[in-house]
Amino acid sequence: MSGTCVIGLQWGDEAKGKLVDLLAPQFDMVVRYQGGANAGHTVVAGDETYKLHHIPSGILHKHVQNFITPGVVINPETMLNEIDGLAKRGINCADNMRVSERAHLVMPWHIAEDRRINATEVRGESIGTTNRGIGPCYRDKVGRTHAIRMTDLIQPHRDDRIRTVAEQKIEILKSMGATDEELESIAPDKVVAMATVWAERLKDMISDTTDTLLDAVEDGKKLLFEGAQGALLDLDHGTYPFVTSSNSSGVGVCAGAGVPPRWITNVLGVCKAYSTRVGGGPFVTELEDATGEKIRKLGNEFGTTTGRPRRCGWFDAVAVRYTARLSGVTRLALMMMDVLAHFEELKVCVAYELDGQRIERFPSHADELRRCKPIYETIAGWNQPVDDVRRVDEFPAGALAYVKRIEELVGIPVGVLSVGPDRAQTIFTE
Ligand code: 2SA
Ligand code: MG
Repeated sequence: MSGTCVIGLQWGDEAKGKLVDLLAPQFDMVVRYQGGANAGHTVVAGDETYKLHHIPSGILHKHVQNFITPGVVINPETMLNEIDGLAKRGINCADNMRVSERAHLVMPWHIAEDRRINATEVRGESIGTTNRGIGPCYRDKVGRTHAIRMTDLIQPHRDDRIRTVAEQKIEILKSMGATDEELESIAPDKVVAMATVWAERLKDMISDTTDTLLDAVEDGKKLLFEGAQGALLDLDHGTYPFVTSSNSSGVGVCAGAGVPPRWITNVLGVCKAYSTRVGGGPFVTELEDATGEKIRKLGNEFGTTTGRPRRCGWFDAVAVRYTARLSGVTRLALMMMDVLAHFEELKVCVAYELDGQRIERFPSHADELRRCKPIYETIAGWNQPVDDVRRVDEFPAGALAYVKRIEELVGIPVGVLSVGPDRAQTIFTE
């Protein structure tokens, strides 16, 4: 038994960070393998709340080694701020975190390009990215000619390489209508000076994480893979083009981490007891009414990274069945049960109606998905707080009936239930 993955099965923000922090003590290593500073993982430990974007959620446990692997895109400025913030609270990342030399860097021009992309509509809607430069950085990684990797920071050619790319990016951004301020932010001298500081401060953490992780699995070490975003935002398998630019479903773990499939044994699929989405794109069960507003308020559904209000709706079993199968989920974690504790009646989407036909598969085309209407099953609410529940048998019968119906519809047993942000508010069912 070596590899366990924690994967979001919706559009992100399923409280994966909380689970990773909770499970981490049982593992030797925690591994972030895709995404970048677009992620926002909130971990609550006693009176302290940590909002992590780059750093793996295992960082709060001293004996756990944390890894940021080749599939992650790193904004060094953001990462250093996060490292400094943790240092002020007594956590020294240099002790137990390593960053892959193969990981790509999110450079200031990627952020400027992301703003331009967001100003453009795709299929009549903006993608609504987090403006963290994620898409442009992954595009440059695939394109190869303008990419800068972590290893470039510690090579003798660093300044020349950065200067050359910065000059080319200025021309590209001019043609995209960039503002003077944006062009100023990527002035070659300025970026070279920043990279010198990054290299100095990060050099001791940069390493060949692939080699280390391969040694670790071969030695029988236990690894926990921490997904960012959710499977419906997966570049290849999500609601394209309203997706992020990495493989955020379970199928992305191996490529991003550099650890082959034979070492993955458990996959915990994390979902909220309802649905949320930030940014653009189809959302079949969205509630643009007082019920949606009530969920947003009760669940405090605002982005960790950008503060944006999240779109809210009922649980979509069609979508989650799809992403659970795609991710190879072995157990479900059903989060935010406390939020659903205040409703007379609840709805769960069991199928879609597409152009007059009932379908149970998840459509691949965004336009088709937009035309889908939810077919709901109504389930009685239990209408009783569950924040203080600590054991499965303490849940009201109505809450357990809701959980059972979700297990049936998704086809995977629930292994974890969450009733609040605190570590103690997590119930393991077995
Ligand atoms: P991007 O920036 O290129 O990855 O955006 C593309 C789409 O992916 C969505 N996305 C997210 N959705 C939910 N949570 C995310 N992380 C933050 C959080 C979000 C925040 O944990 O709260 O603070 O706003 C995340 N990251 C990317 C994004 O909304 C686009 O739909
Ligand atoms: Mg989040």
